[in-house]
Amino acid sequence: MSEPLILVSRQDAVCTLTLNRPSALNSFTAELHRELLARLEEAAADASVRCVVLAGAGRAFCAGQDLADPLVAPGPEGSPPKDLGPVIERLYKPLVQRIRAMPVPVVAAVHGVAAGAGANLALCCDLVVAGRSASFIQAFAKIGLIPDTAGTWLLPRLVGRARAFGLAMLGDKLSASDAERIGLIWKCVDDAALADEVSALTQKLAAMPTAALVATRRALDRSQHLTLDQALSEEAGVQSRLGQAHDYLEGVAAFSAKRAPRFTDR
Ligand code: T3D
Repeated sequence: MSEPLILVSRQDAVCTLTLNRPSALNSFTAELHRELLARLEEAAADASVRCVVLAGAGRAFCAGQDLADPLVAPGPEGSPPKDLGPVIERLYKPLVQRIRAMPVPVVAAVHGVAAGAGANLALCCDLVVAGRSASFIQAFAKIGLIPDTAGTWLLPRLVGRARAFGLAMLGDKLSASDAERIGLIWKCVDDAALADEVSALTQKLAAMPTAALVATRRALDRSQHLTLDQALSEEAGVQSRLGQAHDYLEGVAAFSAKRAPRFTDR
């Protein structure tokens, strides 16, 4: 039997999904898309999961679209060009939407290269932790495309217009330490420390008030389109909801009693 394209592992409430096409640097085929989406759906539906990690098997995180996949690869000379639009609509868009709508925090654990859609898959996650030898490449321009998988939306928000243009137009390799320095990712750690760092971070996230973390993601994303007054009103609305939920009552009770809180909302 062939190896699954997504390896699923659990450590307490943390579910790790590992892209598993190492011979092609975990690049995306339609089948890999389908499997990843299915495993994300399962994790979202499982109330015992309180944090999801995305990782890659082998020496890379993900090299983006598999350029040899007949879905996108140009056919023999004279054959009509492939239309990539439906591939983006049908595969990449739902993947990004699924990640951004996960009911739990999502962490990317990046080792090796993250290129093209692979880089932006990582950047879609709430927190990105990378090993020092990892790198991020907006490879799209090199093959005549624009950053997809939310790259056009994420890059200027993460690093500002000037750096977004530099990364997207040049397509150069950015080291993990430079990615951390310019605010593209949360943290760069020594390669040998990556697994422990991700484990500690995700165990911590899993013990935190999940519903509030997810509401934080939504509020930060939404605030980009809002005026200050609108953002203040949004904050009031969300606090109104969260302030009546179990986790807030538990958080305050635990603080008063000087004990560890037990958060359960999702
Ligand atoms: O097309 C659409 O549907 C639109 C959607 C686009 C989304 C995108 O992601 S577009 C961008 C696609 N990705 C790329 O352009 C990156 C291509 N890969 C590279 O530039 C390099 O492979 C890397 C910088 C990622 C890594 O370089 P290196 O030197 O460490 O490894 P390598 O030797 O180039 O690759 C190792 C193997 O993986 C090699 O196969 P082989 O020769 O050992 O049989 C290589 O062909 C394969 N590989 C790497 N990336 C891809 C790939 N095979 C298919 N598709 C890939 N993207």
